[in-house]
Amino acid sequence: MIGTSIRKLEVVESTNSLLKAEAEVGKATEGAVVMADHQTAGRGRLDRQWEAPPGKGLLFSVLIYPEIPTEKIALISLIASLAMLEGLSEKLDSTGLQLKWPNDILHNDRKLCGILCDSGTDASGRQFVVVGVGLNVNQDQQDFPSGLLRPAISMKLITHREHSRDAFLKSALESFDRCYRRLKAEGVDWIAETWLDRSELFGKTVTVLRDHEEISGTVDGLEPDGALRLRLRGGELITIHSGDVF
Ligand code: BT5
Repeated sequence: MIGTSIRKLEVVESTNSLLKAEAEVGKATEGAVVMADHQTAGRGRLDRQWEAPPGKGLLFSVLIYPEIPTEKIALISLIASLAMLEGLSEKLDSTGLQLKWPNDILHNDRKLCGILCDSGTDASGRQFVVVGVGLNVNQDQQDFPSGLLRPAISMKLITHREHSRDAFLKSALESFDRCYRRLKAEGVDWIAETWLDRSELFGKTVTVLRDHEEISGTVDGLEPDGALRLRLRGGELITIHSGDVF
């Protein structure tokens, strides 16, 4: 289902923006993949930027029509990060790989991969999601800009050798396809629980940065829609829908 058509571009503003614009006018079909060597305006969440020097990162987007309730659309980020973790675990020793809520894969607390989901509706009113993945593959330390939200790392820095972006794209799309087929067959109920199990986040004390506010607490679980449940020091339970966990 995923990756039956893969388009490789040398340069684009953002693979997510391109595929979203195409999906809106019905110019792209489910499972379509766009990959680029370079993005001139790569995007993160909340109007942030995703930066990678030409040819060094794996930058791609996938179009899906998940047919799940709009209020559960955040689960798609969790599925995508599960799929990327599975793909990465096949290529790297999985020691040190961590899922970070809601959309990051870290290696020993350094950011290796970020995921950005953009949803929209096409001309016939069908809801779609463009899942965008930025994976640091062959960057050296000096390739990362200063002032990042958290320190970054690449597959090359972890393994001390270069990796083929094409080979990794193939295995990432295969694991994405497996997760997506499970979503289509079984619905969404397994996602939050599976993600929480793999993340080892349960019971950890974390600080969440939300709208310039720092909230510290212990992770109590995920809501069925993927939101993070945090127990504050005073015992109060709160639910966080968007933020950065440190
Ligand atoms: C993300 O946002 O991590 C989502 C990144 C998604 C990028 C892909 S690339 C293909 C597709 N097309 C797009 O236009 N986007 C997607 P967020 O959690 O908001 O993190 C963004 C923050 O990560 C930035 O503000 C920086 O601090 C940091 N950052 C930027 N580039 C990075 C890199 N290469 N490695 C690690 N951190 C980076």
